[in-house]
Amino acid sequence: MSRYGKRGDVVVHEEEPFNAETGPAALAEGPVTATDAFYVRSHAPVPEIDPEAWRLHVDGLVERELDLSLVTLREVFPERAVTATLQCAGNRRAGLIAIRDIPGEEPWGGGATGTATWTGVGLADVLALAGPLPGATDVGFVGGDLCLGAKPAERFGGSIPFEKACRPEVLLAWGMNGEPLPVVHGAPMRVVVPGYIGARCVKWLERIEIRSRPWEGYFQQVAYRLLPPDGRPGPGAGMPLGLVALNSDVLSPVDGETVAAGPVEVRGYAFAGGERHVARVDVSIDGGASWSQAELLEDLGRWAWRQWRITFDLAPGEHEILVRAWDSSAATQPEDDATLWNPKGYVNNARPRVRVRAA
Ligand SMILES: Nc1nc2c(c(=O)[nH]1)N[C@H]1C(S)=C(S)[C@@H](COP(=O)(O)O)O[C@H]1N2
Ligand SMILES: [Mo]
Repeated sequence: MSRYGKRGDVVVHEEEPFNAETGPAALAEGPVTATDAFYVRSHAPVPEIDPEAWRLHVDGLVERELDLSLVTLREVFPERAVTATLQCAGNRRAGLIAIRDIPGEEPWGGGATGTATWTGVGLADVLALAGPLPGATDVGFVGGDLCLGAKPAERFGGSIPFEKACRPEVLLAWGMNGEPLPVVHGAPMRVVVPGYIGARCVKWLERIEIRSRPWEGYFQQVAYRLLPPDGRPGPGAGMPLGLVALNSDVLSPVDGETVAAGPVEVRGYAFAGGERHVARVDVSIDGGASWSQAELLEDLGRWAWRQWRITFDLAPGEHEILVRAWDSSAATQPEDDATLWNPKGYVNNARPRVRVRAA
């Protein structure tokens, strides 16, 4: 057992603040990721919050400011649920580090992602009660954790476009997979923004601000921005990340595994991100000379990844499994992670490659 009730097979990158990714076997168990295996990405220690004293403060461009307790939130607003995939922008960074080192950033593998069923209230319902004023273009979120990595230290925060904030899928969640939201995942309340990078899903939510421009804090102005390969991080440098890019991964077999020669089932996931859905997943075992289409498994709705499977007859020897997913905009994944290297190591969505030995 690891900290915060996480299973022993999570890969811990940092103990404090706790950062851990889900192992591929746990992701392969099914389309909904077990809470005790779900990845944790935190920039500061878990803040101490008394749920009784906790209030959600809503301010900015509003007709009336709100201070809502958990009891009030539950009483006033209808409960909503959404099954959504979270994906950290740093997922699969290890593949970029293998090309060129990225000092100061953790080498996350493919487990900084997962899918859960989130329950809570609709952000749109809360915004409607506050009464957005004309000129509202963005909605900002502030967490209760003070992050020393931002200089000067600041609370974790970020914003999403006002239009997205008014959509029914964006939740202020207190439940995860049918249980109360664990503290490490943001209890008493977190934001869930389906289709957007994990960094917008602010945990330990304390304040919502309706704004006339995007968030100016460190985690949107400096971090979580895509720089050109020769760029330097700094306020406003590079492009802000928001919508998740199409991605996929092989979950089984894992890289370097020895499998029995003969029929081998290959399993993985594909996630379209944004408003798109997964249209097709192709798998090749001959370096991309020919492709076979994987079977897409259970459809958990437009905000969740699609798991897939395909069986190949593998002769004894070395094999490389290569995958390319396609989304509903007919986009596919970039061929090679070498072309994607960037100084903060974000958005590695290159076609995954897994080497296996059949014996
Ligand atoms: N308050 C707060 N919210 C946060 C973060 C954080 O450090 N503090 N990390 C963000 C990032 S980068 C990601 S990827 C997701 C991870 O959510 P999880 O830890 O529940 O998997 O939370 C986001 N929300
Ligand atoms: Mo993240």
